[in-house]
Amino acid sequence: MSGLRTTRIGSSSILPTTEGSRGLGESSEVITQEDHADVKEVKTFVKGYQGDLAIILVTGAPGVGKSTLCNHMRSIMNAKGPCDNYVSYTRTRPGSHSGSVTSLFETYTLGGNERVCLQDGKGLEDGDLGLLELAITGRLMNNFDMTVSMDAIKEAQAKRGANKRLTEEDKKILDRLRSGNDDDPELERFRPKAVFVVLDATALGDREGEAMVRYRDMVEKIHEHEIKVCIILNKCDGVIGDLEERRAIWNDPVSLLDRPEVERLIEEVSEDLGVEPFDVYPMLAKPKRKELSPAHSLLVIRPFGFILSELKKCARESVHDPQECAPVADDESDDEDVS
Ligand SMILES: Nc1nc2c(ncn2[C@@H]2O[C@H](COP(=O)(O)OP(=O)(O)OP(=O)(O)O)[C@@H](O)[C@H]2O)c(=O)[nH]1
Ligand SMILES: [Mg+2]
Repeated sequence: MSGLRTTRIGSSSILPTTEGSRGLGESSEVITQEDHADVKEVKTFVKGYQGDLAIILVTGAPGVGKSTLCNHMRSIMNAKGPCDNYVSYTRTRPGSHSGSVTSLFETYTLGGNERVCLQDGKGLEDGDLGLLELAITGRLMNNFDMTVSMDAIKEAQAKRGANKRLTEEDKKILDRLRSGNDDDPELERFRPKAVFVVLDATALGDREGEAMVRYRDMVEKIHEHEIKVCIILNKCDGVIGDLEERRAIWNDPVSLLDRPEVERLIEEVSEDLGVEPFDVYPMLAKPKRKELSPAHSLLVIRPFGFILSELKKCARESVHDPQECAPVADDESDDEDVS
């Protein structure tokens, strides 16, 4: 693909991806130090952010790696301690998942800052656009059971609207759903600032096939609500056929950005889904080792480039209007230390 694809995070620009160079120096030691500094800069910004509540929703089909990505992002943002062990990856969060399949809607704060949250949920299947709509309109509360059918949700909402008697099941559903009109400012506060739509690069199928059509519908729905979309092209290791070359990717995950097969996929996906190529982020969400390298961390938090510049704008605006920036209520989010 053509053009400079550079992610800006904080005041420095990271990961220039043209001509096979990351622009971070020659020796791996220099790269590591610069990567440390870049990751730290993002973390410091997220920790100190004082603007409006900033929610990032992670969504996509089942099994594409949403929870893996969320866990990895949280590990990076939440880890404490000396630089050398700042990231230790935890695969799943106990109690939230049955096996690895996510069924509950979960909100996690990042960097211990209640104003910056990541949301993970059930993989969206055919007919789940209604669930996506509930999430992007800020109606889903933490621990909402996303396996409940849309029919059951609508029925419970209709009963409440008509003041009819609610069953225990209805009450359980409504208890985890925010009510109010779409333009209610209290509800609007919980609308995601951006949606990370995750795709499995090894399972895109036919460009006109079912999977891509479903993704196009998801993206259209998010655009309808004027919310920023970032496409995360996950499992890119799987598109590298040669084992030796795949190993090289594992050793230097950022080099994914220079692979011609990945660039080709970016072009296709951006065309098929109607998003700009620079909003498509190749990803390797699953770490090879428990201790993560700063370079891999940098690849994982790369989609935050856009978000952070938006957050900076929000933070600047809220200086003029401090009323607008109350943090998320305590029971809305899970927080945990990952060290
Ligand atoms: N090869 C490879 N596997 C990955 C990557 N990311 C995730 N996986 C694997 O993909 C499988 C599904 O990952 P999850 O994170 O549970 O996927 P999910 O989208 O949360 O799944 P649901 O909650 O069921 O929708 C797991 O076995 C992960 O280890 C990646 O970048 N590369
Ligand atoms: Mg999951």
